[in-house]
This record gives sequence, structure tokens and C-alpha cells, in this order.
Amino acid sequence: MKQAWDSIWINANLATLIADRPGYGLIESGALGVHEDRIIWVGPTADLPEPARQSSVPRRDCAGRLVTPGLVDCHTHLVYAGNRAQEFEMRLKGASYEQIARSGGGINSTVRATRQATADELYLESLPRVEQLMRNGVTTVEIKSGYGLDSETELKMLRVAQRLRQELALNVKATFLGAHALPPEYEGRADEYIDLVCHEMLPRVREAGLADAVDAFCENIAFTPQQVERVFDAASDLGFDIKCHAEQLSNLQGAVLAARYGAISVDHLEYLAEADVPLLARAGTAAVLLPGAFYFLRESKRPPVDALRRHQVPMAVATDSNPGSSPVLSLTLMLNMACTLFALTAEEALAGVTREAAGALGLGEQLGTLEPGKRADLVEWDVRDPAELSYFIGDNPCRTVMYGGRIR
Ligand code: DI6
Ligand code: FE
Repeated sequence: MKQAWDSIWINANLATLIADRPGYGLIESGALGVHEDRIIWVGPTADLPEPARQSSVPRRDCAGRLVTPGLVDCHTHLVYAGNRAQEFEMRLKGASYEQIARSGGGINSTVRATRQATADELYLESLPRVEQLMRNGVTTVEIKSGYGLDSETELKMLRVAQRLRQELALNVKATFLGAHALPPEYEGRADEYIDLVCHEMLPRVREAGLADAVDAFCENIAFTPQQVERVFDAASDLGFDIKCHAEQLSNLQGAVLAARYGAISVDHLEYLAEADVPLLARAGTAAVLLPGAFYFLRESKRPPVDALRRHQVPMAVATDSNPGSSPVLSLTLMLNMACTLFALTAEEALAGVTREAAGALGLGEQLGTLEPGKRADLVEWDVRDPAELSYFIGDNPCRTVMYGGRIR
């Protein structure tokens, strides 16, 4: 059968990130063929098959520059109104994140702003943040709800995520995070709020097809493991993928709970006990590391990276982009922080924003590596060595991005 080639990239330093190849899975002087929205061929430029050599096939000569899979930001809260620069100032003067949260600020201050915003306002406030991530090489982003905490506002947030998916070239995965914080009107009635999440919000989100996964914040300032378990029961019954904010500020064993539900990921994990790591490995649950939140909250306890590595738990890295704990708009900056703060290798960090991040979204079969059959999400960088992506701080060497076979 004659394979149609829509375009080819040649003479690239290809970091394929293919799992069973060592390190970055490099192919020096590599080439890559695209048909429609898929990669159809990857190999040395010298080995390009005959149909690809025809001059009618548009080709991009990468002149030795690095090409990676499109970056996947697998944990963000990008849709929100307002910001919390003033709380940042309060923290700089000595208040803690938890104190601010308990005194009605924190997540609930963003909830107030997000409830007040119209869907259009919310879209227009979120758009520049998403575009900033895209300029930095992100081709897939996960966006969580969780600043509505009432049915209408949660649905409004998820519709904004849907509109971003429709209007931008990038691939958007939406996650319902109704159990993010207790809204003020439910003060002292957390179990009743969880009823609302399980019996009203979740079915409506499912029915509207507005999210693929369900997340919950298992923490002293949020929900107990028992409450989170009720959310996961209801979510599993409706066929959602499970994710969990766990062990960020204390160890409530939320990660263990989520792994029991076959969670696709557990996220944060600074307080995860080493003894619990094998349970994640057995469940096939990915660990999503969020060095931006660790940095911005000036945490000192690090996630048990050695144990995760030893037990071969896939480690993803994401921005956690949100107004309170991680106002981060660069995933390549997170590469640097994952290395310097969490002691990942540069290879692990790059795998963490590509292959492992795709896995943490349940998209491991479709994207995250450069191999035939995967989505043609590609980034050409103005560097040669993949380690440069983790090494430079505050640079943006992103040169060309292909989203599903199309260059924007
Ligand atoms: N953990 C976080 O770091 C964010 N949410 C969560 O569950 C913080 C969200 C915020 O402060 O607005
Ligand atoms: Fe988060």
C-alpha cells in the first residue's frame, strides 16, 4: 500500500522518548513523517523511504535542532477569575497558606471571583494563560474545575475549558474537581456538600460530557479520606477516570485510597510515605510532581522521588497552574525545578512532561512520544541538546509547534 505523506521534518535531533529506548530515545539527524494528524514514520533521515523523497512532499529542515513530542501539562487549574497577588504579599509578611485558607481567603477568594465572572469574562481571563503555555511548547493541557463549588459555576468552568478546546489548536482534557474546597455556604456541613457533588454535580457533568476525569483534594484544609472515597465511588459508577490531590500538606493516605480506585494519577505527594509507594506501582497509578507549588509555598518536604524511581512508578511533571499555590505559566521552567528541587534527572523531567504526563491523563497510547501511530504533536526547539530544556531558566527556546499535524 502506498502511504500518503503530508509533510516531513528532516535533520532533527529527535528526542523520541520511546519508553524502551535508553534516556531520551535520541535519533541524531532524524526524520519524521506526518499524515493527517498522525506520525507515520520516525527514523534516521538517511533511511527515509522512497515516497518521502519525492520533492512534492513539503519538508522542514530542522538543521540539527531538537525536536520533542508536544509537551503535556497534565495538572492545571487555568480557568479562574482574578488573582491572588495580595495573598502572596500576605504570605511574604508571615501568614501561611493554611492560615489564609482558614480565614476565608485562599481557594474561596478565587471562588468568589469565579462565581461573579460571566462565561465570556472567564474565557477572556483564562485565554492568555493558555496561550502562554502554548507558546512554551504545550500541545495538550488538562484543566480542572473547582473554583465554582456550586453546580452552575462548576459547569460554567468546564464549558470554558470546552470552548478553549474548540477555539484553540491545542488538545484540552477537562477534569471535574468539585471536591476542591468547602464553599462558605456549606460551612460545618461538608458531608452535605459531598452529597451535592455526588448526587447532582457528577451526574450533570457526565450527562453534559464535560469532563473525563474526577479529582478531589484530600487534605486537612479540604476533604477527609472518607469524603473523598464517596466522591470516588460515585465517579467510578459513572465511568470517570480518577485522580487525586494527595499528600500535599500532610499525610492522610489519599494516594493509597486513590490507588485502590485504580486512579490514573495521584498528584503533589510531598508527604507520601515511602512504604506506600509500592501500592502506586501495583495499581499502575502515575505520580504527578508539582515543583511550582512546592517552590511558591516555600515547602521543604520533598516527594519520595528515590522510592518512586525504585518502584518504577511513572513520574509526571506539571505546572499546577493556579492563582494560589502555583501561578506558573511555563512548563519548561518546571523541568528545571523538577531537577533542582526534586532531583529528577533531565531525562526523567522531559519524560515527565511528555510520555509520563500523557499516561497520567490516560492518553499514553495516543501521545507523549515520537512514534508511528501517535498524534503529530511536535515541538522544534532552538537548542540541540535536550538537557538544555531543563538547564536554561526563564528562556523560551520554542521555535515551531505542530498540533495534530498542523502548524499554527
Ligand atoms: N492544591 C493546590 O496546590 C491547588 N489546589 C489544590 O488542591 C491550590 C489552589 C489554590 O490555592 O487556588
Ligand atoms: Fe492542583
